[in-house]
Amino acid sequence: VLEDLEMPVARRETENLFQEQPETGNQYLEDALLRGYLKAHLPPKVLEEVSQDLERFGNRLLTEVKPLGWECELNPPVFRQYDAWGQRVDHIITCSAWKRMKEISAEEGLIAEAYERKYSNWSRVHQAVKLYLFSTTSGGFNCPLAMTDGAAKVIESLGIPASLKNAFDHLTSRDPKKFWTSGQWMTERRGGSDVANGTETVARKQPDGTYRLYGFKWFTSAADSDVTLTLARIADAEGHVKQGSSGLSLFFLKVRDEDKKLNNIRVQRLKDKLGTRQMATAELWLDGAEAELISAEGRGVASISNMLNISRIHNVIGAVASMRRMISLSREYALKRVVFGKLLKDHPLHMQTIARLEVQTRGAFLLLMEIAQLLGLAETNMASEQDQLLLRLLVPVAKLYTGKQASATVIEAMECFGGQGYMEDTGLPVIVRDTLVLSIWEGTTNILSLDVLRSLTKSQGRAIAVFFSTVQKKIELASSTAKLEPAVRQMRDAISRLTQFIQGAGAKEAVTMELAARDFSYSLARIYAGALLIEHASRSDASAADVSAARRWCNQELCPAATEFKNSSYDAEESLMDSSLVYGS
Ligand code: UCC
Ligand code: FAD
Repeated sequence: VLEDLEMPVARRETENLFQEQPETGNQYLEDALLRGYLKAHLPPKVLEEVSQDLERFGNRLLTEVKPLGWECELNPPVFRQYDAWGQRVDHIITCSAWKRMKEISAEEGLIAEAYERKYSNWSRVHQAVKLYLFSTTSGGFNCPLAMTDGAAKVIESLGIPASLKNAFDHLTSRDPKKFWTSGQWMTERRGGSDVANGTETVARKQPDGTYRLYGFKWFTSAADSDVTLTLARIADAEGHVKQGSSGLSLFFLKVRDEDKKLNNIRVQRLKDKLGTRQMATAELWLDGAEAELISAEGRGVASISNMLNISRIHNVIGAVASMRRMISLSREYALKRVVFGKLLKDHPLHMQTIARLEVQTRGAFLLLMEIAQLLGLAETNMASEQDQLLLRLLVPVAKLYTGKQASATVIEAMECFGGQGYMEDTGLPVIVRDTLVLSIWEGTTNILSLDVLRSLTKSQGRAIAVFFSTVQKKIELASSTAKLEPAVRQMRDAISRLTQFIQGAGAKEAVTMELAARDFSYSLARIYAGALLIEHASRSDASAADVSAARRWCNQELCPAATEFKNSSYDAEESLMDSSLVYGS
């Protein structure tokens, strides 16, 4: 104090201007919703072991992984096309922290956990939670993990053929020296959404039964991966290929040989991206890459959809993790930052702002856990047909909804830090940039909305029936809880409006479900998340915050499709007006 008084006034004032950095602790221990969820759902023995593992992992993230993640951000991959002597080498050089992330991923069993199934159907929940905790400190390594999980899933769903056994063992290994990651090369210049018409890569059969691939892959993330799955059109004896979806087959290939030499692949360049800069996304020429056909001919899209559905779940994990991280930091900051004479936490309007983000994040988190639970059931032969239909429907619903939610949430949360939020070296803009991609890759919002329709059409109405019956069941349990009564009423109202919409959309000629797809999918997401929040809040040990989150969600979120439908927004005339609005009269 004495020293302070002796300091010159100007210097004292300058020092007072320093802002305290928000510090968060063990992410597992600090996440009340996560812990409440696990306590409510996991069998006691599993809960005990899983909690211990998560607490330990939470400490490891804080002390070891977080600094590595920041190193990955500061040392993005570098592309070296030629060596000093003019030889073409196409080296993608990654930093040591990135390599360490790969080892840690193996040590922690971030993929292995899901395939060993130590906790039977609960293993997927355990894995999802570990990935959720890992995500924002992983320095972008969550991306290759998503694709690796997807590749392992495809191989497992093929019955682990003998030719792929070795690859499967590597992809699901806990041994850092053995662990492989996979890429997912679907996008070509003519189309990332319309893969069926956009794929130009040709596969030529070799006398030994393998294939050689020729083509150009326009986006290949984590191009340092060991193996990849990709699509190509098999050429017949005359060199002709079949166009469209039924001309596409799925291939497995090793990206490099044992000497690290590329498999007849040339790297054109690394993409210059807004975010995910820690990770190498390359443009690749396949110039006779040796590959193995792993689907039936012409069943490429259906086969790779096993990968898509898994990597889309990882996308949901990434979305929820980004939201949670930004909120954790915002609430910490609000405990330290003084404005207008009091801490930010004592400004009700600021608290309202973060509380709204918290409600969003809770809905998204419960949606993620529901999907992980259903996936776990499906993979241990414990899922009913209804569970499987629900899983198929909820994956695109959750991917499209949380991708958008996360973008809005992290931008709002960035503002919670004022100008500091915009400063690069706080690390906050990294989270924002890396979140913005979540609604683009793995299928854009519109494409996922159309996938929602695809899943409904394919099930011939059964999936939507399961959706409604599951939601009803969840809210019925809560109807006797007085505090949840308004939320349950709002849910019933939303369900009835959505039912009317579905009936009306079928009857009204000018209405196309395609135009309604996005709003409809949002309605499904909001209603389902509302039901999950209500279910969570109706537990006997639910907190006041659980109840409040359910009530607020139902107040704010339910059923945009019905409103738009009532306002004739999907009529042909209105649809024409869309183009006029976009292009002017
Ligand atoms: O973007 C990428 C990022 C890599 C980085 C990873 C990060 C992950 C997160 C990290 C954590 C933060 S990789 C590229 C992603 N690309 C896409 O997502 C493609 C988007 N486009 C689509 O999804 C389209 O809807 C297509 C390509 C699937 C449309 O193809 P088609 O051939 O025109 O569609 P069809 O004819 O309707 O479907 C062909 C078959 C059908 O089965 P059958 O023939 O039995 O009736 C469909 O039911 O495929 C089936 N199918 C599916 N089945 C299509 N989609 C699915 C699905 N999702 N699930 C099950
Ligand atoms: P387009 O398909 O041209 O879409 C343009 C717009 O049109 C979008 O808004 C879309 O929603 C809309 N649209 C398209 N079709 C319809 C429709 N039928 N109805 C209504 N709207 C429609 N791909 C890989 O295969 N592997 C990777 O590793 C990979 N990594 C990536 C990494 C990053 C950082 C990014 C940004 C992309 C990556 N991608 C990867 C590519 C990504 O999957 C595609 O960019 C994405 O699927 C969209 O495809 P597109 O770019 O061709 O856009």
